[in-house]
Amino acid sequence: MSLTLYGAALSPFVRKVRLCLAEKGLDYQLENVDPFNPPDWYADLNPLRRIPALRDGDVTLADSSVICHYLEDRDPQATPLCGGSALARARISWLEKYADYEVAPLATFTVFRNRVLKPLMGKPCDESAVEGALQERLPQHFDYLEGCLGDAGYFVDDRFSLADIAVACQLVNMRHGGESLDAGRWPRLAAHFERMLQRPALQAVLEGEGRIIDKIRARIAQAPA
Ligand SMILES: N[C@@H](CCC(=O)N[C@@H](CS)C(=O)NCC(=O)O)C(=O)O
Repeated sequence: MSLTLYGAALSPFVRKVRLCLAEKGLDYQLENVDPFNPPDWYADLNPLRRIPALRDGDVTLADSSVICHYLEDRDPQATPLCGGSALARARISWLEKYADYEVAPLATFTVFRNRVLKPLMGKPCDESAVEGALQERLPQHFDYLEGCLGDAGYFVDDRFSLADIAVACQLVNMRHGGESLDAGRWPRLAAHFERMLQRPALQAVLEGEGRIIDKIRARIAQAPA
């Protein structure tokens, strides 16, 4: 059965699902839906009109977490990403939620939105909000994630999982916003992110995103001051 993912490439939540699909070796089509101006029919897929949503035959689902966990249960033979025990599943879900609800408001909805999306829409970047996120609010989350990693290469049971994907997806948006992790202060988290960047699935997705970001930067640079 063919899978269609609805959303836009630079969304961390769309990226999370794309990485799950790719890591599991599942083919899909990406149908572009602009989160700031979704078509009317999109409300049938997600009444909240947020991206992503997924169509699997007659079934439609919304929310990246719901979709990723559905993909895991739908095809148990494909690379497992949500843990092999009750405890691992719970810890992966926790870190996924942590990335989506604690890190995203800062890394994506503050840094990325202000540095990339607002200038693209002709709105001013609120640099004090960006600095507040970077200096005052994100460090406590990076401290926590650094501690969760400990000496392991991956967040849960030292095995690659949705937790690693979810955290990396937020750091990608921060990077699109022109910021990188301080590897001196958070060496394990920075090394983890570098490890994620080496994965072919993320490299493939970032190739396309890089082209979009370059075009956006060129448009911002040409816009009248
Ligand atoms: N918890 C949701 C969050 C989705 C979300 O906030 N998506 C953003 C794009 S990154 C969106 O659609 N924003 C448009 C809006 O909130 O109206 C998920 O994981 O799918």
